[in-house]
Amino acid sequence: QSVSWDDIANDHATTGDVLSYGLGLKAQRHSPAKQINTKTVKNLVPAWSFSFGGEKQRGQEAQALVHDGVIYVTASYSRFYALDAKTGKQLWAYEHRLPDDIRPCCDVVNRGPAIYGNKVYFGTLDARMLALDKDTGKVVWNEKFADHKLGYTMTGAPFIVKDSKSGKVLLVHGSSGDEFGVVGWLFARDPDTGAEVWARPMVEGHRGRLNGQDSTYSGDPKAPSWPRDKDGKLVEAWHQGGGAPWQTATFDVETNTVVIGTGNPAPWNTWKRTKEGDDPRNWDSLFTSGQAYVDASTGDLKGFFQHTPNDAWDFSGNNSVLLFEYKNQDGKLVKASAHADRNGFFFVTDRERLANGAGMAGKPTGLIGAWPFVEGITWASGFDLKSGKPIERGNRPPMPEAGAEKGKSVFVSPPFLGGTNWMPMSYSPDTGLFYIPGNHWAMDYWTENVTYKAGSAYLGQGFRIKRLYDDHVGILRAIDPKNGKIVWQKKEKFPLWAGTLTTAGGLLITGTSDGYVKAFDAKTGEELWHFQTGSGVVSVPITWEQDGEQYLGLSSGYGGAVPLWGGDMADLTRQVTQGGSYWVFKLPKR
Ligand code: PQQ
Repeated sequence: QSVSWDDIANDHATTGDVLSYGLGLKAQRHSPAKQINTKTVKNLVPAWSFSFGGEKQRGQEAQALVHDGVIYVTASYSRFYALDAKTGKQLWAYEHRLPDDIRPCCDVVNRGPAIYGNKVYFGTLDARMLALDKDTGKVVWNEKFADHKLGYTMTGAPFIVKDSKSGKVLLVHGSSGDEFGVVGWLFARDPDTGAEVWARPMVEGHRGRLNGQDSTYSGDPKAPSWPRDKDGKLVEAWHQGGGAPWQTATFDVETNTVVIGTGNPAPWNTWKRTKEGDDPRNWDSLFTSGQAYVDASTGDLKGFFQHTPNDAWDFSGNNSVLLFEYKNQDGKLVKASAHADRNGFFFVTDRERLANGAGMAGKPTGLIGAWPFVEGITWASGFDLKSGKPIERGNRPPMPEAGAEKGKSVFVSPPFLGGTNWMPMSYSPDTGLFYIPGNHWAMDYWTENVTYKAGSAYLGQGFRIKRLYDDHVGILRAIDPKNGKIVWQKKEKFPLWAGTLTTAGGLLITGTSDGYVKAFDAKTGEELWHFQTGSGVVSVPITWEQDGEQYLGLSSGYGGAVPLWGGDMADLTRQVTQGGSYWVFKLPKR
């Protein structure tokens, strides 16, 4: 059976399938299924496990999809599998042939597919978007969207939206590559042919495309948030400015808006993006490290909120911008977005205002609230709700002194790997709480000189990740979006690098880097069940129902950025063995 737009639009409400990254257009990662619940979860047992096989292991970060009794799951090294959801039997496999010169910054990961019609879609590490026949795994179309030799790559899951003006269904995807100095682009394609409909660059003053023609600029064509050199020309950094939207969008049907987090500015070095002798706070490096609101019809940038203006710490802003509604103190229904940023703050913004210009030049901010969700934040003490700007604490690493290679080192927390990172949080409409997979850690951080060289790392910073506390790194937290209150928390010895899932059965489900999948009571945080999967879990759990039984599924296989860049934490997780498998659990038949 082919997948229709209505099937996707109802994904959050149906239990028989999982058709979108985020289990719904709002990405709340909440399932209405409740057979597995706070009472029964203790009986959960494995139904089957499937090995991705081969010598290709590394990080398995995908969220799978389920349709018509078939699991669609991607794996490391741009691999894709279709499995019988009941038995784990392989139906087809697609292994993309990768060139030797791909440049993923943070492991050879893939976060999952999209599905629509008779096709499944996924991005590859050589900067392509592919459509495969969902029944055979045969390639239907294959679009190279950028030059992988420059650092462009693709790790994020694509997303299906429907432009309410034209009635056209669109496949929306981003790009990775900020660490190599690329301009990040968001693309919308015809899902049948792969043809580009629109494309939006995330650096101010760069110009978008619509139906093959130049379209609007992102913000002001003069790019006043980026400095100019002595000759009045925009600085080197602007040409390579980053902002890559490397994770997955959400879609606000009512305002016809694609909502997407944008990546860090390039290079990381704040002084390369600040006018000589001036205060970095005067140079925001728009539209990086924030949340962007893009018109689904035209690809025009309609609104923006920046989590970290002139980001000096590679905080980025990519991870999920989740859509939800709540009643405020005056009893008024607020249509909001929520985002837990790598910079340590949990943001609630007004998505209606943001879809209508908030945060663009001269317009008021879309910010409603900003609260720390981790301890020990060094770079800012909070946010000014009127201006939407952080109250900085003088934590930018200083420039190298004249003649020196490196600047003085400063202590920063969270470090660039973030108070959280790509792993998506979830929301439970039953508890009204968000569940954030967080980490407590820090870094020593210093500035280095840097000049752009195509295809080379473009950072201008050195770092060493360190511990913040002796007894834990991971910190799973339940937070109230009305007041930022932490309702419960669970400490983990290792960094948390898996997404979370909530269910109508009152559960919060996630995985840990030392290999467990765990279920908690979403209200109290009490741990109710765990199972050891044999490698670290850095993926995103899903749940679905088939023939009257509820299943829970997730990938196991340790990797991602921590073992590569995590300093002391990379050393800590060296004891975790590699793997690569999909695990499915269910309740025993009575
Ligand atoms: N990817 C991971 C991971 O999968 O564990 C962690 C990170 C990425 C980061 O911490 C990044 O900063 C990051 N940045 C980009 C980028 O700016 O283009 C891409 C990616 C990626 O595609 O995985 C990561």
